[in-house]
Amino acid sequence: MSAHINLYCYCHVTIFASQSCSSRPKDGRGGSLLSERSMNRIVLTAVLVALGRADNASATEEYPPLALLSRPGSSAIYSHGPHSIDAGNWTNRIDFCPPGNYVSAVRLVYEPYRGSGDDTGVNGIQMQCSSPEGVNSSVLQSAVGPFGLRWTEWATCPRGDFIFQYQLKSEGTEPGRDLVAMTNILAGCRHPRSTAIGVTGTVEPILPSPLSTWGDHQSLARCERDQLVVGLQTRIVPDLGGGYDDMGMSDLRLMCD
Ligand SMILES: [Ca+2]
Repeated sequence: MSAHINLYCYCHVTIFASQSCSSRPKDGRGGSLLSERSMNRIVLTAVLVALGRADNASATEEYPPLALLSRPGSSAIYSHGPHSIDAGNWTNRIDFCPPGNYVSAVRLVYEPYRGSGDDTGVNGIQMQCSSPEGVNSSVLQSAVGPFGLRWTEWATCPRGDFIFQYQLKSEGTEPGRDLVAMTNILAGCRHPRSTAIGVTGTVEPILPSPLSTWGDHQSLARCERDQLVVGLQTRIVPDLGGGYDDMGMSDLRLMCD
């Protein structure tokens, strides 16, 4: 399995390899001021585009080999789009519900808004497994980013219903912005014995403002008609240290069975 990290350096060393990275503190999320950092980011983005670093194509290629990680009979779904960010490492840890149990609720761990600091937003996710009778069992988590401090409330499907589809919400690599990558998840629930595709409820953890306003919904990913979500795997950007843009959790893959 190949691990991959994109480092978004604020100084020209990434581009020209002729200067040292500054250790000055990172500034806030505002994109209105064309600071030195913003100009550097614009130049870096232009160089990445020129080098053909298409985010979506690269992200797809970075998935670990499923045969080594999946539970027999399960399949993976993922939500990508124009705002997906190819950054961070896919963890080897895929958490699964006990056999016969499915995911019924979701919550996020996040770093509160930093104001003038380097934001990371969402750093991790937990999913609650439940039996078809609605009895809770294990909690799935996979890997979590280093800056998560607070948990949202659980966003829960109607009793006896389970998650079968989701859309990731995330930010793109907008020039001049302090990036946070994944910003939320919008998931759909249905009854396990229903043969209809219709959604019986949606769940979306509630984040405080301004985190709640960041990002855009990516493509809809849905389990096969006879499957529900039973597992998860996260992609995390580790603490990159001073001078780099930290992002917390960057991507999510769900497992269906
Ligand atoms: Ca950031």
